[in-house]
Amino acid sequence: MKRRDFVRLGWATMIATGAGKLRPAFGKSSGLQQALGPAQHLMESLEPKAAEHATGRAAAFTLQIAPMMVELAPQVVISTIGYSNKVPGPLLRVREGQLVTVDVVNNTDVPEYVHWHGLFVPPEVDGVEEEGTPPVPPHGRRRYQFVAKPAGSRWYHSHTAAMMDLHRGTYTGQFGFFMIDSANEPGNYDQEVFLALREWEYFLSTMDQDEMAPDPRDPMPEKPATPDLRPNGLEVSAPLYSINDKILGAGEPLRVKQGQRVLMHLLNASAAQIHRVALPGHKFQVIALDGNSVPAPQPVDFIAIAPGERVDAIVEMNNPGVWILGEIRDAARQSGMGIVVEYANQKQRAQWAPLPKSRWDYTIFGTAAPHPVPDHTIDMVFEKVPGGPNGFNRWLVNGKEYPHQREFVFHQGRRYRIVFHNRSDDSHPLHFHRHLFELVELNGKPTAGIKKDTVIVPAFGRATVDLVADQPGLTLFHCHIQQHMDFGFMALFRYA
Ligand SMILES: [Cu+2]
Repeated sequence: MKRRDFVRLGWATMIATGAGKLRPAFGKSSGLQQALGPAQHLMESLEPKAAEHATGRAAAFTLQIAPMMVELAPQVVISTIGYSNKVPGPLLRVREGQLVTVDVVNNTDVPEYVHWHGLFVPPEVDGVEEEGTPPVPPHGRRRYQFVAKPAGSRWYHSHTAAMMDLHRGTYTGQFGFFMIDSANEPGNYDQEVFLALREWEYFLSTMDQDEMAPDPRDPMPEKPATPDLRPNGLEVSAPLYSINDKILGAGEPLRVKQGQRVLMHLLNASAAQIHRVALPGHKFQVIALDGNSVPAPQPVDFIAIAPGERVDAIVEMNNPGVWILGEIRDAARQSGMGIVVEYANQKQRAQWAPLPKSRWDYTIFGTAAPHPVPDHTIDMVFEKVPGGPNGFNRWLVNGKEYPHQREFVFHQGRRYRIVFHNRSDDSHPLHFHRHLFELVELNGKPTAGIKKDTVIVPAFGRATVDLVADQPGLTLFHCHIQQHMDFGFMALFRYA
């Protein structure tokens, strides 16, 4: 272990145990915070300024990519690259069908790409080098222009390869919410909040942080008969966690009143980790996955959400007190991934409580409806080539690292059944650009009507999705874990 990593781990441990000087940062306002005045960090990062509002037929925004500081907590300030000096970046909110113009100014020394995740946009503006989008040049600017569709919780983020540089791409603060409002949104809620899950100060380690440990109860249909005993390579870890730009307890609480229905837009903007969040004493009524309404909304005790995914859920505030909405893993929550939920006239210390045993299962939000017969079936097999303790793992799609030649071809208008075979011991959030797909089965459990753009395929698991090829042009497919994507876990689909 390098000395620098040792120092950082020591720091992480100090925060995780709540020991040392940082202790006062948790649960009460510090002198610095008071000096900053009424800290409205949560709301500030959520409410667009008047100039950023979409009005009339067109919506125009400007994003500045530049180095910035983020005060995660008093005395915990990190440097990163962000959009318009905010983390998350400005909320971009438009109506479905609006023409959107985003002028991106790049005040850094490297080319950048801004990707509009979950939108049906052409490859030239999707913000992906592999699809042929031109970069935003260093110290230059580029205009992205597209029609906003489909309606729902979308987001935008850097799509730059990072490789061994943990200060590029999704390792940075370059991410933000992009809401496309539908004309017939019922709006059956009293308050709306945007919560982005993040880690900071990424480092490389062979230590397993356990965040993606396989669930032993999973059926693991893709588990090989003989285990791979080669030593694992370096993985990306992090000592600091936050929701939006604040460590648990360092920002303003989420203030609620008894009887309120709070619509929570959850986004996992992490480069590396799947997270599970809960609000003890409350249930999340999941209404949309990746911004798309689910056919069978259900109440759940916790939400699992992978890098790239969004979950929209309504929480009925019916248990007065002061609670922690946070990561289920104690280490992640104590390192900052949480936010205090405070009912009116309640001032006690925020509480956390262990959860009743339950598991996350996408299929419960779907129906048993039959799927149309597909025109073609595509099998995609994912394998890890362990890099050993000093190297990086590499990833194979059908036996090859990216790039492939002409293996993946769509014909416009046809329906593809795509079977993801995960022959590795990690869970992977698999993402298709510019398209939605429908879940067909997960580890043998059928479902229908759930439309997503990113799906977690569990360790040694299998998922089947149906995709109608209706967005001509190059289409990138990849694991949304930055390191996996950078080291081979990508494929480019072409339209014939
Ligand atoms: Cu992956």
